[in-house]
Amino acid sequence: MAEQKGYIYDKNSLKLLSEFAYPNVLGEGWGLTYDGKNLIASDGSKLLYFLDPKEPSKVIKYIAVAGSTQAYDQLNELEYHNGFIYANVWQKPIILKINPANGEVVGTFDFTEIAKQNTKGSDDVLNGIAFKGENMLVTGKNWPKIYEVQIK
Ligand SMILES: [Ca+2]
Repeated sequence: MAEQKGYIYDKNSLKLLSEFAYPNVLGEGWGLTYDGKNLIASDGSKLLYFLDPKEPSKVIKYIAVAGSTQAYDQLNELEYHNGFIYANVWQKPIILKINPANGEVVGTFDFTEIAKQNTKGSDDVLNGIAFKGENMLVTGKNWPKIYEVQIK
């Protein structure tokens, strides 16, 4: 049973500051990122939800993520960078580049090769995305490495 709770921590001390009720429309809490204005949350569906950080129990809007010829589902870890949302698809070695205005997938990054080298069990999926300057940092569950990827 999901508790439907969000937790707010101080980023320096990692002290728990407060809790809030997760919006009811979100099935589960999966990924979370911040675009400088809103929190953006995934719940394992094809939807991304925009929350007001001052009132995170309320959904401001949501977008459905899709490519021009392909549907996506089970959006997981999220990272916002330079005007786009990056998301991985659960149990797939790909990262999507998403236009936050309409949910359109404008690019995909295929990490099949590095996922293969790091996946021992079925849970060892790619699920970590961050940025260091303009380079993408990619890792996964139980992976011994973090990859720094130059994007062209
Ligand atoms: Ca991240």
